[in-house]
Amino acid sequence: MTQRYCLTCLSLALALSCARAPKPRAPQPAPATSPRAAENAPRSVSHQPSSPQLARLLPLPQRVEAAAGERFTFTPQTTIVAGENQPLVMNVAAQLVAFLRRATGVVPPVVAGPEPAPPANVIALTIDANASTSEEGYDLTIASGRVTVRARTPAGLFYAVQTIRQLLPDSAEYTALMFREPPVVTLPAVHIVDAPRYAWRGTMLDVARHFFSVDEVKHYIDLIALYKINRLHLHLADDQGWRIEIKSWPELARRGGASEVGGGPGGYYTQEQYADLVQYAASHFVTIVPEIDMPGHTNALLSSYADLNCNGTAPATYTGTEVGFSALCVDLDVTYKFIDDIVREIAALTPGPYFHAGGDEVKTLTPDQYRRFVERVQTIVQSHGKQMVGWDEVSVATLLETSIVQHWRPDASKQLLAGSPHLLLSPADRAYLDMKYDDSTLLGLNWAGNVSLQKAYDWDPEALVPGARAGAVVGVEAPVWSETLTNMRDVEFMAFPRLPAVAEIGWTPQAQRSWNTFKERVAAQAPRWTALGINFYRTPDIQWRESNPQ
Ligand code: NGO
Repeated sequence: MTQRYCLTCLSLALALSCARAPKPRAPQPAPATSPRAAENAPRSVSHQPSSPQLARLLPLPQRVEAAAGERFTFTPQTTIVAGENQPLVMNVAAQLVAFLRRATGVVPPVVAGPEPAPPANVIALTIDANASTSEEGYDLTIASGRVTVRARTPAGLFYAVQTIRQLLPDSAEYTALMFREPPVVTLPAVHIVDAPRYAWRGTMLDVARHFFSVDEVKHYIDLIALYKINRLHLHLADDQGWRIEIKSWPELARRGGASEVGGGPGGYYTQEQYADLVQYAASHFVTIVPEIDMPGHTNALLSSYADLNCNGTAPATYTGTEVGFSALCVDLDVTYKFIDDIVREIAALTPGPYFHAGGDEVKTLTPDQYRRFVERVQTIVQSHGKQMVGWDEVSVATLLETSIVQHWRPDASKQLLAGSPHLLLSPADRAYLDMKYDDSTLLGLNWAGNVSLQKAYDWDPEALVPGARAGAVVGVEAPVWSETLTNMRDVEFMAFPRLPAVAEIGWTPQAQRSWNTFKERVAAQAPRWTALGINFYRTPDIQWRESNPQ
């Protein structure tokens, strides 16, 4: 049953107003362009959208054509029509219902089947195997009485829904406001054709240095999905803690999980909890990439099992922040039995195609020992049906064509990187979200320098590794290391606004991105972040908006 709630407008800190349907705008004449300018113009994107709603889309879609017709107005009769009754599509429809309910006070019904003819007021979500959009792309048309989304995959529909979400009032993000006077909510007439630049648009959460609970990780997934991020790399083991239950080596979680930086209690995910996280991520079209860092960064596991140590003695647990002192005993057979067991158990719980084996900052092995170790681990990972991802040190080894090198050290050899089969880009001086914004930032580190919002935004992944193989760059990832971050408020502070900057690098074609338009669009996110309760950093270089015109 649909219900409407009627209360007077509250004057809230969010500076919300009782929105009324704005008068339709007169169509804007197209600016005159010379044939030469048109030739050089990036693929027809409207940088001056005629509606303020369109001016806040982030990441910027590939093509936005504001249309002259009437806006779409939500009514109590608005119905969501899903072309197919398949679970992934219904899941996308259900998420759209949740946003619309908060935006309009009405719960639109979802029906499966063909699109009803006008004048029915409909939002149609259609999977079309022949759609001209790419795998994760979508085609969204908003017109009077009808919103049509076409995509080849449910992921494409999901990204279109995130775009629609960004066009809805910011207040729709704040659950309690659903009981205000029902506003008239409208969407601008527009045609958007969109697709991501890269397949990998990621972020990493270090749950090893400080543990983050299942609910905290789910909260992070909620936030990243809004910006069309599709990979969450979980750094599950480091010197200070082991964070996932392994049935064949139970002390890993029991002992290795009971510590963290600063001496706190730590924690770990049971296999059921991890599987639940994987499932939650999947419902937001996010693939979990599990990382067990090795052969270095292994004190937590070495302290759990004496047999894994070259001298047969387990070291004490470690709660400091030094790096580079620990290493697996690469000449012991049991080391490879151990690796095989953990990769097998984690791979079985992880439907995504990746297993991240770390490989960074090993200071106690010879170059030859290190190379042989990486090559052997790569084979184990492959034997369990996964592609290996490794930090950029692994580029000294002979890598399989499927392996992915994650570039992080600003001074890593560009020549070695250029030979990598696949490159995932997380240069620390641009994409590390644990770096301080500026000298006043209390949280974070600064070994790679301060990373201002502009620094995080203003770079081209294709220019980073000269001579890289064509198509080698799979995408970008923004890691959040947690030596100094103890809770989600800290993570939010470091990730917002820089994570949306990296999200746009991963999504929007280079020629269409510019710091100046990003500045405007990121400023317009502030009211939404306030409604969501995100503890974001109001970087002084942005004129943050307190409210957005609807
Ligand atoms: C480095 C190091 C991590 C630190 C991080 C802090 C990599 C790949 N290894 O990045 O252990 O936590 O810097 O910024």
